[in-house]
Amino acid sequence: MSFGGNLLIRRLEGSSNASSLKNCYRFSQYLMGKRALITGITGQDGSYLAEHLLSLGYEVHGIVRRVALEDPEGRFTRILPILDRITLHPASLESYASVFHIFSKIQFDECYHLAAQSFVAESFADGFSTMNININGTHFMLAALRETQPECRMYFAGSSEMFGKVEEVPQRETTRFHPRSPYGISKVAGFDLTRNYREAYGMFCSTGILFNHESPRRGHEFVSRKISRGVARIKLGLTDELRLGNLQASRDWGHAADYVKAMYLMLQQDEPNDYVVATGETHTILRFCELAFSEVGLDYRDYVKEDPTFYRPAEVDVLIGDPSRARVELGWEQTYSFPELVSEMVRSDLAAMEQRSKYDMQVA
Ligand code: NDP
Ligand code: GDR
Repeated sequence: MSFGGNLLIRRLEGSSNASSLKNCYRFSQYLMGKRALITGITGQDGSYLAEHLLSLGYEVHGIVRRVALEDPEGRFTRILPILDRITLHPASLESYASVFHIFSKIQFDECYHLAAQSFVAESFADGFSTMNININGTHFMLAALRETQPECRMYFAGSSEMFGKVEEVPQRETTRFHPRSPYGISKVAGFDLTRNYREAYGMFCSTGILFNHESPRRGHEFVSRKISRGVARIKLGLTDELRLGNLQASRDWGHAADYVKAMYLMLQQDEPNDYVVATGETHTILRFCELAFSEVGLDYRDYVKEDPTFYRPAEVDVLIGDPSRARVELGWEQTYSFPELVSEMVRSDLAAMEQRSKYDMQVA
């Protein structure tokens, strides 16, 4: 059914009459159930969320950068299995006009705004573009929704990085923010913008304050994936060391597949609100290494080297969240334990690399 909907939409996109197009979208929506838009659909969370919404019968749309459309094999790796079931729209988060254009054509029930420059270390290297994408991009989304469809519900991807130099342990929705990076500052601004649209214009806008969540789809530069890939490479004899930064930093780590379900639940409530999503446990980077290496029968002490090159100008030392509100009000529960998460990531990287090396040997 959703495929039929997409065909209808594609045919109508050729039409110049925006209001008849919008009415047709409303009609197809009536026939098909809810329609959601995801920004950042090509990322870790966007791909899991798209799958979750499709499993619930949603018609799923995503915003992608135009350059990504030109390189689907390279840029759509996480959404390749669902490409024929979603509708993608080229737009830039840096352009209000391109975001407005989509909202003026298509009516959505829910909008999940996940797109961001999400790598904290990069935000120290280029704070200006992080601020531009993360703050203006969020403002453009909110303003375009208000202008075209204020009844659409919006989720904003907030972060535990907003707590930064933590003022309370564990961190909850009422804990004061003290961000420690341009990224953290940009997320606090996004949070304030989101709350302001809720309070000033009565829009249904909620922020999820999500603590670190990982998976085999995590970007390679984040420490969890750097470790799981490093372990796989060492196991296969491709390298003999793994260089990391601050090994004593501690994070509250969950699984992305669990966390996207909390995003969805937030937009199903009677009232908008902000929710911490976390496991309530914290572990050091060293502990992650210990579990990851032991998964393949190795001792991390033989391979891990601390390298100041990867230190950050200001660090968030310990994060641990209190997800009580999400558990009680949303009925949200995690399903993965920390050891299960680490094990899945290592096994997945090892299997992928083994397959690649077999293929390379066959080709050679
Ligand atoms: P990823 O880095 O995996 O994905 C980021 C997404 O944003 C990608 O789809 C990327 O597109 C898109 N994007 C980046 N810059 C732009 C831009 N200029 N214009 C349009 N799209 C852009 O992040 P995650 O999936 O891990 O995180 C999703 C959101 O949740 C982010 O906002 C992140 O800050 C936040 N968050 C994540 C947490 C985590 O632990 N994963 C915890 C708390 C918050 P492209 O593929 O083209 O690069
Ligand atoms: P984080 O994730 O900054 O918490 O942001 P990341 O995995 O990058 O770092 C976690 C901790 O590990 C330490 N660390 C290293 N980090 C990286 N990347 N590389 C290393 O070699 C390394 N060595 C030690 C870091 O110093 C840090 O303390 C993630 C992102 O997904 C954000 O978008 C999100 O908002 C937060 O999680 C919650």
